[in-house]
Amino acid sequence: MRIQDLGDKILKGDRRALARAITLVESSRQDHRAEAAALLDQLRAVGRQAVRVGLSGTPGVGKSTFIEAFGMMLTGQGLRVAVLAVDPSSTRSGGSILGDKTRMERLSRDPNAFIRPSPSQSHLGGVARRTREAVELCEAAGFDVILIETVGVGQSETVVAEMSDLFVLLLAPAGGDELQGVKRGIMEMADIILVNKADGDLKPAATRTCSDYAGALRLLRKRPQDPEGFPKAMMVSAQTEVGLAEAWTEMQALIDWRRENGFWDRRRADQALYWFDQEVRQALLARLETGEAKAAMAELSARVAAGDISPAGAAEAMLREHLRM
Ligand SMILES: Nc1nc2c(ncn2[C@@H]2O[C@H](COP(=O)(O)OP(=O)(O)OP(=O)(O)O)[C@@H](O)[C@H]2O)c(=O)[nH]1
Ligand SMILES: [Mg+2]
Repeated sequence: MRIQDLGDKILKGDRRALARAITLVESSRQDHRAEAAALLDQLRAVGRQAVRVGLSGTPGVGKSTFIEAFGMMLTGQGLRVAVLAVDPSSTRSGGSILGDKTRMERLSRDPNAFIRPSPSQSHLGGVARRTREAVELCEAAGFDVILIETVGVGQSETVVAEMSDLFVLLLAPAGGDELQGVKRGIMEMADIILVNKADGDLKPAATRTCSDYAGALRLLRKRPQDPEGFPKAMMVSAQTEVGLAEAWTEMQALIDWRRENGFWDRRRADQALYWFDQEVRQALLARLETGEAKAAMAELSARVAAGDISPAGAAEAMLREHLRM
């Protein structure tokens, strides 16, 4: 199929075309990369935008349960919802959502929902690019809301936050009276903190945890992209579906404010710059991984170790002679 035709089908909302296109952007074959670039350019020119919601939380906090319930609520309102994932663990085969499709049983059968597991790639940089491009494809296919999930275990939160309009951190009620070990950097990325499992026996702990985090958020430096009252901590129960409508109302309020005040466009522009920078850095590092570069490094390393050449001199030689910079 010609790329142009594939693009036209995506714009009409054809799900099989969308799935095919995502497979195309996930491929690292050189000719596929070129086709993917042409496709993305064609679609970008149309300029459709969805609300991209990043969602992070530690294993077991209830991400899958939340996405299923929240996604069903949105499709119930007539919205089209896509679910993508960034899986930081390269060892897990197929990505976390794959096994989850069974857990997100209702949502995966919903004609207004589209669920796609994380691409299985060896490093986060590759996963980031492919997910980012899948997000663009879903936007072109006319989805209204794109949920991008990641399990919170380090760098992947940054990756997801940098491709989302809104970053939601899902937390579980804390057992004792101390805050969970949420890193400050992660807290600073959050637009909305949702304390999940605010039901049954866990309700009192959830209430305490929520007010602890509300307090912690107030101590953070005020960000220009936030209206009064944000970032915000709220309680939800993905299981009993309590608080989900309120959470969506708050998300929309934040989005509307950012749109009206120019922060929506600015964030997307900043993110494009961030990814441009990342792509350049990764491409530079990749040049060190070629056979020729590795051989040159080994040879220069031996000379540095023997004291024949200084580390700085060797580096300069490496860059000039072998990387042509
Ligand atoms: N009580 C209660 N339990 C919940 C709630 N949401 C999820 N759970 C339970 O918490 C457990 C983990 O839920 P998942 O949705 O699989 O959590 P997850 O964050 O997707 O976990 P990973 O995919 O392993 O990272 C399951 O046993 C859920 O039934 C909730 O709102 N209340
Ligand atoms: Mg899960």
